Amino acid sequence: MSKMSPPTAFAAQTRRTFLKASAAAGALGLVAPSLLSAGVARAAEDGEVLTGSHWGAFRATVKGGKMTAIKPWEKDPHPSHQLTGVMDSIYSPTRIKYPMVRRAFLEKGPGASPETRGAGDFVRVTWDQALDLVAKELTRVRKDHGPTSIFAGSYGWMSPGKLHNCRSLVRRLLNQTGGFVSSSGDYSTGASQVIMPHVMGTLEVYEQPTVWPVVVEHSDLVVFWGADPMTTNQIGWLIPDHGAYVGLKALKESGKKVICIDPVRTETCDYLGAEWIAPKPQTDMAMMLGVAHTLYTEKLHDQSFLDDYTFGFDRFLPYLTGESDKTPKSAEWASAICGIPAEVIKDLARRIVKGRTMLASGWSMQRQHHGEQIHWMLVTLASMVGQIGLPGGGFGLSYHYANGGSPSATGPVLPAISDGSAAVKGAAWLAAGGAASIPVARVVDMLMNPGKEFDFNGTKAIYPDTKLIYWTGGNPFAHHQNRNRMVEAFRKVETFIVHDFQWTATARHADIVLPATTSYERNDIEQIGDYALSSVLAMKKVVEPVFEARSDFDILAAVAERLGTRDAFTEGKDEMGWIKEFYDNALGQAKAKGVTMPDFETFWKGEGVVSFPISDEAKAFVRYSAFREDPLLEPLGTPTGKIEIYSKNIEKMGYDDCPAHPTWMEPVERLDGPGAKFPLHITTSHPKSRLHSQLCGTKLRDSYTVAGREPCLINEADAKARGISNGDVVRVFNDRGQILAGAVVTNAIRPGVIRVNEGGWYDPTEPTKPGSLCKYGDVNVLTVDIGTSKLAQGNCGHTAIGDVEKYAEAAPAVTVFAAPKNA
Ligand SMILES: Nc1nc2c(c(=O)[nH]1)N[C@H]1C(S)=C(S)[C@@H](COP(=O)(O)OP(=O)(O)OC[C@H]3O[C@@H](n4cnc5c(=O)[nH]c(N)nc54)[C@H](O)[C@@H]3O)O[C@H]1N2
Ligand SMILES: Nc1nc2c(c(=O)[nH]1)N[C@H]1C(S)=C(S)[C@@H](COP(=O)(O)OP(=O)(O)OC[C@H]3O[C@@H](n4cnc5c(=O)[nH]c(N)nc54)[C@H](O)[C@@H]3O)O[C@H]1N2
Ligand SMILES: [Mo]
Repeated sequence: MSKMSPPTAFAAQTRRTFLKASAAAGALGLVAPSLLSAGVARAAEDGEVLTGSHWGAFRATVKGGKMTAIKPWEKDPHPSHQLTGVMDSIYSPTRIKYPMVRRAFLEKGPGASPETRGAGDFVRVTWDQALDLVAKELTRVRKDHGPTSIFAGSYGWMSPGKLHNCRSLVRRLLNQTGGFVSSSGDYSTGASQVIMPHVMGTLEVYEQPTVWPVVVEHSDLVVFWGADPMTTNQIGWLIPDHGAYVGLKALKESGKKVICIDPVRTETCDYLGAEWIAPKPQTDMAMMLGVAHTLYTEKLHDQSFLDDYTFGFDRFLPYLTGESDKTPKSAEWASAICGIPAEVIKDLARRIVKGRTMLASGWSMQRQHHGEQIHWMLVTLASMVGQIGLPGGGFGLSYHYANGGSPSATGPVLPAISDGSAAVKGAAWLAAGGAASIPVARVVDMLMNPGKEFDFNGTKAIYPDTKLIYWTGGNPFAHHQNRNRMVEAFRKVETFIVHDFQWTATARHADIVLPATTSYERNDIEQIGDYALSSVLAMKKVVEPVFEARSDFDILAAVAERLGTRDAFTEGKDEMGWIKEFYDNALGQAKAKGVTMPDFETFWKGEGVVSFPISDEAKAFVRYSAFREDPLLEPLGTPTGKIEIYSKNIEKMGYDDCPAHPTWMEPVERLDGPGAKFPLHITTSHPKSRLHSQLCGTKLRDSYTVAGREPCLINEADAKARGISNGDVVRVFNDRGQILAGAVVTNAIRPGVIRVNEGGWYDPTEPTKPGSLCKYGDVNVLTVDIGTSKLAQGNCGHTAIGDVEKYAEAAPAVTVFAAPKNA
């Protein structure tokens, strides 16, 4: 159930469930001749096509070769309103039309005038020129500087589809031609996915939690701790089934008690009529300790569960009681940090042990400095409550993501094109080059500090010296922190190649920009439901590629051709050949499982969807029930086989910023923290009407922008103190940078906290000058670019403080939603 590949270079711990899930995707069938006629693979004539996206399956209406309307698939129980932006993403003015090369690069060569990166001075070239240039640069840089000088972690959300997975494809090309430096982990759960294997023996964050029907039936209380499932379940890494909304609706109708612990009164909180507790951001660790302390001192904890199923509570206890550091982690102590009255914290402790309680957490809290601690502490709390493995009890880390908790169907798992990594196993450069892979969010650190040693999860490695970056299907100039530092870092590389279909800030900062197709301009195949895996869907091409766009597969195959590896890259198959092969593999699995699937031709020529049954057993799934029933026969994958509240492995690493049991440590900066230089916390949640930066370039933007800019939620009191009214253009700033935004004055956010969602397009007033004002509102101009700790080195996108003022001058026009001139 992994969203993204697990850490590769740094051998991870036991990952039982992960291995189980991916085993099915192993062996591929034999190479099949492409059986479909070209006619079938062409885009639809006038009519309707069923296809899929990160926002759901939908029917597109085609007239005169253009998509003219979009409507959700009838079987989607809760379609996302974002679908309306999907059509526009094909035709928006931000579309990249032609291959383009930065003028200075083209005229003066690699690395020339790096300060003009991002300034928009591009020259149109032909496809042949562009592809020759890419092949030439890969060859040159490998020859002169070796394979570790090429970085192609290429992190990002791209589009669903088992073939046109552009990240796998670029890695495939580079693996087959001599290697490169990759990245491991992701921005979503960077901290949790590294610590959870130490604590629970699995990645945990991408695993199926106790399913919604069980929660609705058995939980007496559901606590959403830093989670907004109504907002974030809209999307899926695959094609979302939206089964979580069925669960959320049933939960609402059940009238059960729900508490949302969040600095913002979220859509989930409003929808469920939940109680709202709003701690200061980045202080939940202290609040959880206060709850745990209350449980312990009031003897409300389940000692027998701790004895039978956990390791190391006795070593954590002196810290909790203050015996070891003279600071009892009492509710009063916690209250002074998190800003929630001690009585509320104590009351919360008493309420969570009163009946069956599900502690459901999102991921924002681990996208903060020392983010490793938070889910470790949540697990510790759940262990003290003693309901892990019982129906409706325990904890869940994916109720908010890709419809976790939607019961899993009995069906096949589609294989996908491989990144070719098997081809380089044991390659000499892996040893010679030092770092074969960096923790994903350390990319700017890597560029700034070639040759520097860094820590990661018990290992040490050296940052390589990067000369060339290849990025397909991600928007690092949206997703990475501290934009101004990043702009400077990217000036150090000689060559930056990007494929995208829209003029993101990343594309604008590239040297060679290649126009990719959207998934609606090519054929693919994908599953519906990341956790449910309820259907296989043909992602049929809806329209022919616009302008000169080509699929990443075709682009990279053409580069491979120039490097002499085309056959290895394509394995002699075209688009439909690959799709059929994936389908046939699934068909074989289905047979073994006793479920029916039509043959490929029937599938593709018909509606292009086949759904699988969901068993009663799947609807009754309780996470960790087997472990609870028999911890000896069903041990966890940790060294002790138990839940590790104390980790000897982490103890051995000896990190000052990640001790061996859950610990409150001051983050580098926080609201009202020691020496805080600014009065407001900036929270950077995921947007309701975008997928990160995707769809920001579409008409959907008109539905949420304020004064044409990214909204900034601000509490009434904070606004009043600054003379800010609803709709004003404001400047949000700190020592790292400054952005404009549009004020939304509200009482749905805790005083002292503002919110600007991640993913707003970076639009610097003076692109050649780092530090210049971002006109639209890219919040990552303001966030810190440090690792969560030496353990996980995750990103800290939710760590930032700053201030806001009314923007007194005439606000400059937003320009990022038009293509660069000549483009
Ligand atoms: N401050 C802060 N920062 C954050 C976060 C936060 O909470 N706070 N969240 C983080 C998280 S969890 C994540 S996952 C990241 C997300 O960061 P990204 O995944 O980089 O964000 P997206 O906007 O989804 O970027 C995907 C890009 O791929 C392009 N694309 C789509 N399909 C294709 C294709 O077929 N081919 C090619 N070549 N390109 C394609 C899209 O046009 C888009 O530009 O952001 C992280 N950044
Ligand atoms: N609509 C939409 N859905 C998405 C995405 C998207 O871009 N758009 N992105 C997808 C991806 S890639 C991911 S990784 C997931 C991300 O899922 P999450 O990481 O869970 O999402 P966030 O929006 O960052 O945060 C969830 C909630 O945490 C709250 N929060 C922030 N800081 C704190 C804190 O310090 N303490 C507490 N208690 N709460 C806090 C926020 O106010 C927000 O309501 O979402 C996925 N779903
Ligand atoms: Mo994410």
